[in-house]
Amino acid sequence: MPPHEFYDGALVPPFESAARADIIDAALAQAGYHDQHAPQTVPHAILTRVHTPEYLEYLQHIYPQWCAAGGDAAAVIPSTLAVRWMQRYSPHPLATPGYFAFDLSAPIVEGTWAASLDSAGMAYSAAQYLCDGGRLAYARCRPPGHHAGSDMCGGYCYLNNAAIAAETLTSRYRVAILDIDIHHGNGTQQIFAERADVFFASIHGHPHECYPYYMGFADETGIGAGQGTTLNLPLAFGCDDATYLATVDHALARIQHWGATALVISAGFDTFAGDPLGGFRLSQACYTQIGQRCARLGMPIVVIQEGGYAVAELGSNVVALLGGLTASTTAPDCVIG
Ligand code: SP5
Ligand code: ZN
Repeated sequence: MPPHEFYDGALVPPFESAARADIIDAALAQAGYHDQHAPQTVPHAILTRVHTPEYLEYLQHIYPQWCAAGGDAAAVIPSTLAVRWMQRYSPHPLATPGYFAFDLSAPIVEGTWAASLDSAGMAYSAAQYLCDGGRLAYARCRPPGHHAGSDMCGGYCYLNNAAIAAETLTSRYRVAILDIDIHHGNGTQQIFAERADVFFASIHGHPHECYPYYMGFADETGIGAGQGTTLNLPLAFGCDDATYLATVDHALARIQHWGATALVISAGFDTFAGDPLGGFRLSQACYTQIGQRCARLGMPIVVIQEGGYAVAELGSNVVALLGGLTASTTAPDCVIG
């Protein structure tokens, strides 16, 4: 675990902590989800369809190189970012971190690569379960993934787990992603922006007031061949269950109209009332209703864990969503992680 996080100028303990995974595991066990599978290794061919080889090499090898170059051993955190008009690549181990990141919230420590691969493996295994005919799988991913782009980390994300699940599912399905984390899934949008074969829909806090600020506006609808396969539905802070559920209905109608045959849910729970990184006011019951609406599409679904920092309620919120997803199906449930 990195020592701290930069939080609007302050140094604070990291919000994305191991306690999040522990409380989810405990809640799943208590709710009786015992069909658990260990994650498989993500094939390299899938990783490189989502991320660039240079970025993957960087993530895997930077930590000791950074330390050897004089970087603080506590964590790889860039002090300088390559931005709009200075984007030249530098091979220096103190410079590459600012080339492969868009913020300071994805510190790299010794175990980051292994943890990220493990997390991605959960997403891959959950998707494989659907490719083998399964109807519903939940991947308890940590670290999260939806902010990671093809060649950048940020926002606690290194490998894009939802993109890896979606890419895996394309072997058998026409895939749509619904991102319900309060933060726009900027990385997932970037990865699929130019592709016509994967639909990306995101419901999130409006960029004018919500991280990651510079992307996720409604006029971003896809690029080139991917025109029309990106759907951004930004909402104002203070959003309640009723407004949110109406927006879910809209997103699902578009996904259905596009002809999706499988759904990836990027499931963040930082929309919950009182989340320290949020601004929406969703109740726990709302997650069940979101699940019920998604289940009504009648297609196989993989749920990828993203954010959610109201830790005490995180486990029960996950169980609430899964309860809604299983309410109208008799299919077996499966948990990876
Ligand atoms: C996966 C995920 O949920 N990543 C989120 C990273 C958010 N980091 C930036 C936080 C900006 C903090 N400002 C929020 C003030 C709220 N009162
Ligand atoms: Zn989030």
